[in-house]
Amino acid sequence: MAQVEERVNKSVEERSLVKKSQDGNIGTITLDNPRKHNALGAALIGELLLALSDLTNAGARAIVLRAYEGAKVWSAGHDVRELPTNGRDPLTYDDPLRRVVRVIKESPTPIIAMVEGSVWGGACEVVMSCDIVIAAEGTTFAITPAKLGVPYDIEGTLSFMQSVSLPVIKEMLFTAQPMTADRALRVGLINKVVPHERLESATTELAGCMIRNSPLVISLLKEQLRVLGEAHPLNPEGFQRIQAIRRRIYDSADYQEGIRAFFERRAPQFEGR
Ligand code: YXS
Repeated sequence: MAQVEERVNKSVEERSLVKKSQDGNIGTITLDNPRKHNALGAALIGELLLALSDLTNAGARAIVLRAYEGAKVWSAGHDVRELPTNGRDPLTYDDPLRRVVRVIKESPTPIIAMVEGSVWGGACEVVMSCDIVIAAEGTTFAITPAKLGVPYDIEGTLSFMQSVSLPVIKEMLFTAQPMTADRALRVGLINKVVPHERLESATTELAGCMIRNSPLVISLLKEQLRVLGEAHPLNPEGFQRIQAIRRRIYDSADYQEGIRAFFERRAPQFEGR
């Protein structure tokens, strides 16, 4: 059945930032905002959440999350323009990035991240919260809180912890340097690396293997793995201490400097205050 790409709930004159389609039991969601490199702003995430809900309700047994064909940047991460600079916590429970990661993890449908180009910051967490990651050769992943001076939140840090070993995630977080797809495969961050021309077919093949199996059992296994993976004892004092450290950062001159440097297209000069 031909895939019919639909605008996600947008009137004709407004351009959709996300497209969705369904071919049998496989749904596809395409991030489609080239002008801003698919930056994860509230508007794009709102459409992404709608597409996820629509495809899950339509009975899709696998969902592919991808960027538009040939994207050099899969997603530039959190929309830096939406990072508050007025003393508000930039990453709290209800923020769009937090909401979409939670919905992906809690979705009963397996979600495959089909990745090409470069992936930045919070978009790495979105990719890593998907169930399976297939990347084209040449793809890179850079986790950037330390580069921008952003006090990432504890829920997001747990997402990273669940994806690779501690030494590897510390290297990615502390250096903020892009990791190649080949290295990401070796360290277990992603499932497969394929030639770019095979990316779509390899993703469809994998989705095809899943949709033949019991959707009830797959959704149970996914939920079991989520619940068990998130079972971490954390005492209230420890949580409060983390939040106090985070507040000192988003109230700091370094946080302002990181965002200012981004817009001034220069390297930030962090002074540790
Ligand atoms: O100047 P105009 O208006 O044309 O806009 C430019 C960029 O400002 C914009 N843009 C973004 N806007 C908001 N948030 C972003 N994350 C973002 N990234 C890019 O898109 C227009 C074209 O960008 P430009 O000229 O830089 O394109 P390019 O091809 O030269 O370079 C592409 C990138 C992706 C290498 C470059 O745009 C870049 O380095 N972007 C930022 C990647 C990044 O550090 N993302 C992390 C965002 S913060 C986040 O995710 C978390 C909060 S955290 O940091 O904690 O992980």
